[in-house]
Amino acid sequence: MIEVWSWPTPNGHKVHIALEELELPYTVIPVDIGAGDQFKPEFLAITPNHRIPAIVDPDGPGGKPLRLFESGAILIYLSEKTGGQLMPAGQTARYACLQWLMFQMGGIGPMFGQWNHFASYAPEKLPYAIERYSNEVRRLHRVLEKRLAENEYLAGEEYSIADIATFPWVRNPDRRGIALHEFPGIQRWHDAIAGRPAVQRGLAVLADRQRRGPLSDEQRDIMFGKTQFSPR
Ligand SMILES: N[C@@H](CCC(=O)N[C@@H](CS)C(=O)NCC(=O)O)C(=O)O
Repeated sequence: MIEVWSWPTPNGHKVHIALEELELPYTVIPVDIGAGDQFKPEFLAITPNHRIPAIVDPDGPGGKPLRLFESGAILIYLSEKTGGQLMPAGQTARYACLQWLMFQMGGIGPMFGQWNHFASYAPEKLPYAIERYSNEVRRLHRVLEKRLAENEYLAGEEYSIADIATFPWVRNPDRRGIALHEFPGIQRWHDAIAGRPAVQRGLAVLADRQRRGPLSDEQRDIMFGKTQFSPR
């Protein structure tokens, strides 16, 4: 059975949702990133990047165990393991799927993450940083809107891993000061995906472990301080 080393964050949710959509059996190993589990030797043995999600598939390529980190790579792997499900078969749509997956991995994830850091976590509220990342968050929404105003899904006509990668980042838009009614294409797409039973099951994984309230000093050190940046 696939082991999913994870936590209920947008990058974790992508993998939980894909596994639910694909109906693959899996077991979740919680990695509490506020408590420093990401630095434990057993997790570092799977990913030197000490970030969730990561998987271990005992039945990987050639029947041998596979360890994999980076959520985009995991989504491609799960799709290929199941004979190309959640990836359009036609070449043009397949590249569109990969293009929007990379757009999420290289754009939406890191930029929304920086916005979150400077707007919510930074001890000083730096107007330049907050403005820069909030402009970028809005710009990325405009790019998504152009695509989704003209296409049912990011890859075109078919629901794919590109949607699964992007949806967890776009939900809860009010947290980023975004009103989805300004982006009717994104709103339509968001509501369609949010209504999928597999998506709801994926979002429920580890939901009881979701952090509520501000970070403690210890959590702050783990996430943004000495513990985070010690060489290992
Ligand atoms: N590019 C990575 C990003 C993973 C990532 O940033 N994960 C966060 C949670 S969403 C994490 O593990 N943070 C732990 C930490 O910052 O120490 C991916 O998509 O898998």
